[in-house]
Amino acid sequence: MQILNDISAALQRGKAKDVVALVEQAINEKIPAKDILEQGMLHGMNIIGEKFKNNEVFVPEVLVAARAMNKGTAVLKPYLTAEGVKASGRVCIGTVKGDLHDIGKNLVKMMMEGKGLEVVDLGTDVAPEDFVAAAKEQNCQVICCSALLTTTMSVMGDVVKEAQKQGIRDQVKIMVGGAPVTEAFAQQIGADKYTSDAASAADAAVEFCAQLA
Ligand code: B1M
Repeated sequence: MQILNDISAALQRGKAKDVVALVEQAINEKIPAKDILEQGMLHGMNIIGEKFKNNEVFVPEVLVAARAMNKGTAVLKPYLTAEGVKASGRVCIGTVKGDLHDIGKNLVKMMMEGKGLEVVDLGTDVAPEDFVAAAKEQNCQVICCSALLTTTMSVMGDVVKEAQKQGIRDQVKIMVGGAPVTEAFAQQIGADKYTSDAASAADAAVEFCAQLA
């Protein structure tokens, strides 16, 4: 669809205002929010990722594309999140220490809030102790860790160990995700759940919160 191609192209150029206007237009044209996200914005971000890998674009271009992505996602938020019966529960989420990527984490947060969960957003570059302190102090049933770098995903294992060390491992579920993370890795570090996308992460968190209620 042409407008989805236009959204992808505007995102790749980092044109946040154009992305916002095109996303609004696509919503008015009744294009499903999921298609706008996946075939428009994420399509553009994947192309930027490939070009970044091949040294065809550099950090500044990727940063403006990321900003455009965040602005476009904010417009989509009410259309992406599910309606109907609201779940209850509290979750803390963050991108692990050493890692500044937050687009996926923000999407996961958005989908969880859309399901009615309270989400404590710890931001990026979050140390294992800070995940565990937040879970203890704010009575979170679930800790959600996001990592985008192969060099930072091991921090997720440290979060599991820290929860054990501080005696809360049997009171919280630990969920992990992000592009380099796999089911096998999640099992290896002793996490409770790996999900590959934001919507499945929200479903899994709702289930955990219901079990622990
Ligand atoms: Co970075 N970067 N980056 N980057 N960047 C990647 C990840 C990379 C794959 C690019 C590449 O080489 N092709 C590569 C990692 C290579 C590797 O480790 N194997 C890379 C690199 C190398 C780097 C730097 C080291 C570059 C440098 O400085 N030399 C540097 C590291 C900085 C740091 O973190 N310390 C860096 C910096 C940056 C920017 C700051 C410029 C920017 C981030 C801006 C921001 O986030 N605000 C950036 C970006 C944008 C990317 C790419 C292009 C896009 C990432 C993204 O947002 N994707 C990325 C290439 C790519 O992925 N194609 C790349 C969209 C997002 C929706 O996907 O986060 O995977 P994702 O989330 C998905 C799922 O994974 C899942 O849900 C989402 C979809 O529904 N999910 C979860 C995510 N978290 C979850 C948690 C869950 C469950 C599911 O449960 C708790």
